Amino acid sequence: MTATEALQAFLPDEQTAALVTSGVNRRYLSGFESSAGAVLVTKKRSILLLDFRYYEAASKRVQPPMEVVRFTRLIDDLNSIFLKENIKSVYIEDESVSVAKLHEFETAMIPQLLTDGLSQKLSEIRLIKTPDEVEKIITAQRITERAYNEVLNFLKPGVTERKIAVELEHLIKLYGGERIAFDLICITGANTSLPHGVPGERVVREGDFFTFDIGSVYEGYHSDMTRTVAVGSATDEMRMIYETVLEAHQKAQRAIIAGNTAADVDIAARDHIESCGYGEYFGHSTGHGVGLEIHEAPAVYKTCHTVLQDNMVITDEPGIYLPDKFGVRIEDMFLVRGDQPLDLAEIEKELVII
Ligand SMILES: [Mn+2]
Repeated sequence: MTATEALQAFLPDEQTAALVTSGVNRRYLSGFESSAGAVLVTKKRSILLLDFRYYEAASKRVQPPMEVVRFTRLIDDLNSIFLKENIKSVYIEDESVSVAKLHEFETAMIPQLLTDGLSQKLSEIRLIKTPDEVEKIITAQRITERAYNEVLNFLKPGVTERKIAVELEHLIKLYGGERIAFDLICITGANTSLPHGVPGERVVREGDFFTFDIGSVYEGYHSDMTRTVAVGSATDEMRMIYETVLEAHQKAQRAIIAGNTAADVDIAARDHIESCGYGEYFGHSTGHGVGLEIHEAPAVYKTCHTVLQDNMVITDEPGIYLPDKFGVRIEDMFLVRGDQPLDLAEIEKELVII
C-alpha cells in the first residue's frame, strides 16, 4: 500500500478529505519538494496543488495517480474541488497548522474542519520505511562516514571544536550531502558532558574525549550517528564509562526486535546504566525514529508503547554525562528486521584512541 492509499484508508467516507499542508508531509506524499502548496486526498483522488513557480517541474516529476493542479488562490481552488467532489468535512494537520491559518481556514473553507487525528495518522504511516527510503538514509549515513573518517586526520591537540565542525560540514557537502542533518555537535574535554553542546573555541587537549554527533541529508532523508573518541590517551575512569555506555548501547540493540515496544529498547539501555550506578547521568531518551525529519516517531523512551515493526528506522544512543568532567554517547541507526536489526553504520564502536 502506498502512503496515499494508507491515508485514503483512514478517511471514513467519500465526503471526507485530508488536507496536507506541512512541507515534510507534502513531500512525503508527492515526492516533490516546494516551499508552498498542499496535497488534498479524497477516497478516490490525490491532488498536489502548487503555484506557478513549481507547476511545470511538478507536472513532469510527480507520478500518477497523483494529479498536479496549479492554483492561483489556494483556498478558492480548494473550495472548487470540495464542491465538485461533494466534500463535507476535511482533516487538517492539527500539529502543524498555525492558529492564524486555522482562523483563515475556518472563515473561508466550505467543509467542516476536523482538527484531530491527521498529524498522528501521517506520523504512523511514516514509521514504516520503503526500501527506497531506507536506501536514502543509508546513503546519507555513508556520506557522513566518509567525512568522519577524513576529519579524524584533523583531530589532534591544539585544534578547536569549531575547526572540526566546519571541516565536517564542508566534507559532508563535498561528498554529496544536500546539507547537514542538524547543527553538528563536535565537542571536547569537559564540554562532552553537555549532551547538546555547541562547538566553539575550545581547544582539543591530550587525554580529552571528543564527541561527534553528526548527520547528513540525502534526497530529504537524514542520518544520525554519535561517536566519542579519546585523543592521545584515556584514563581508567574514561574507559570504564565508555564500556558502560557501549554495553547499554548493545543491550538496547538486542531489544530492537519486531514485536517489542520502543519502551523495551529504552529500558534495556536504562536498566544497564542504572545498575552500574549512573542512572542520574543519563537524562535523555535512548533514541528516536529517523527519516524525512531527524527526529520523528517513535520516541525510544520508556513511556512510548509503539510496537516495533519491520522497516522502521530508530536510533540507539545512550550516554553518561558527568558534569564538569566528561561525557560519552554512542549512537547508531538501526533498521528493524525481525529479531536481528541491521546496524546502518559501518564505523567501529570500540573505544578509539586517536
Ligand atoms: Mn540522534
